[in-house]
Amino acid sequence: TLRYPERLNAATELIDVPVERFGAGRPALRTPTGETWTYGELQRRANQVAQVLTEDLGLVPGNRVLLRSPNNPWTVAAWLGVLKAGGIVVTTMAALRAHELTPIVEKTQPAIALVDHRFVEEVETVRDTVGPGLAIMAYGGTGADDLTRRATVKSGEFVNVATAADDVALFGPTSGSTGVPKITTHFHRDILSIDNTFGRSVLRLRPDDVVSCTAPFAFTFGLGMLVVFPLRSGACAFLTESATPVQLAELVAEHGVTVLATAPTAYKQILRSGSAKLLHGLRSAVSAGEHIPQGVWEQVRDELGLEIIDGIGATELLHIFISAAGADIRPGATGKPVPGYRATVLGADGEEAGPGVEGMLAVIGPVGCRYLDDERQENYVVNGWNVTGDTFLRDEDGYFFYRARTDNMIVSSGYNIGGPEVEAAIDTHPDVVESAVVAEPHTERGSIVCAFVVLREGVAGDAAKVRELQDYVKGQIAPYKYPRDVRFIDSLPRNRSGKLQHFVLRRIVEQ
Ligand code: 3SK
Repeated sequence: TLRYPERLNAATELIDVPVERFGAGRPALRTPTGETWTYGELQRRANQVAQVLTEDLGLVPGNRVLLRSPNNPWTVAAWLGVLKAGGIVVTTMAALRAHELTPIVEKTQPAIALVDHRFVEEVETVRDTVGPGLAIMAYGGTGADDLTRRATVKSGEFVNVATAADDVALFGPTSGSTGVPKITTHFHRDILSIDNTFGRSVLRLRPDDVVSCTAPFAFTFGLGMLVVFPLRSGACAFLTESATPVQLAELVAEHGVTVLATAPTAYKQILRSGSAKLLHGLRSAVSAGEHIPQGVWEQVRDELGLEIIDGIGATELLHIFISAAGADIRPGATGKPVPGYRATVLGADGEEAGPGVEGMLAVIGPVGCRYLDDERQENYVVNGWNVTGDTFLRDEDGYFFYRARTDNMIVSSGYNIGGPEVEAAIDTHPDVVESAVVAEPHTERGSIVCAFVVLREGVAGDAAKVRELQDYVKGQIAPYKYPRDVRFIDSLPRNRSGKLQHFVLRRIVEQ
């Protein structure tokens, strides 16, 4: 069991303690332009932000502060500064449009918004419609009232608010599978517990590591990988605002990145482009956000001698709760519950199922789901278990194997067909870039498998190609699983975190 003192401010543990422990001069943050912030500089700037928030903007503990920015050093300072001042951070992605920000602002009621100067306009639109009292302050720009300017004239001395370990520190919006955002709430102790579990037991960063991750801070995968884990380990985070997978591979080689965390799509694209050799300097690689197909995992192992650390996490639980590294990796399995978590598979009757039975993944750990004022809480937390919406199978040795999102199980003529298995089969066809499979309502069969397929440039998506793909799938997996409907599409719908949005495709087939 992890125990925390009654009074705990996560920012103290993330920057003030590391400055003492690893030294103020260690590099903490680096960017592709060569900008480097040391631990000491980050501490000073976070303190300065806390001063602006409390002295100039009147923030009092418990106020909510919306952040909107790509991943850059000032955003890390702002994130830590809000925590230092006892505020609650509402992390949002720079890419969100006004209509996507609106329900987040309505629900979280921020008093202040700290916004990268390039992304202010949409926040102003939202303020004018649903947040009349919202004080917006830009940063990173040249305006006289810019947060960065105001901050630099502050002393950089700040005594962190003595928050309780169970005070809310973070609101993490998640779009879930329906597109209607839910707001997860996380305590100061939750932020530390992701490091005390996944960080310490599986990831195991070293002070000389340089860590890169493509996920935005607003996706808690990115927040953990780029802020929480590196800072607590004395390592350096390499921050990229945007990079294609191939550019990412180039940056990894150029800047000596040693640990890369990204989604399976990026690994697939790096492999496809022939850039995998650029990843040779990595000592560790993490894949999360969605299930990594075994073929991709094996190709990375074969080409780079690197066994990717797969993991499943959830914004509701803040970070990864099933994973494995090193000798604990079993190819094809996501891993075992990270020490500190318990996981099980619930059968159709809601009871714990034994090994070899597919069912709903359920997890209990130091971080649990607490939606802000949302009736969907009762769907997620059932009898104390957090039910994540994924179908898994556990083997005799306690390894967990991903099957599908629970809502991506296709029941066709009584057969249970896992969408990802069909997708994996289609994706091995040489003319296919990627695919997504959903259940299409069907009068006789209940549902049929419908595949949305992105073909390589120049390949015609005609009736002959449909038949060819169907025959091909029948040759790869049990023939009853083949897609009875195949539709060609230019690109697959993904959310801002890069997760495939099957529900968008489902709406198309249900029309
Ligand atoms: O697996 C995920 O989607 C996830 C969500 C939140 C934090 C971390 C991860 C890996």
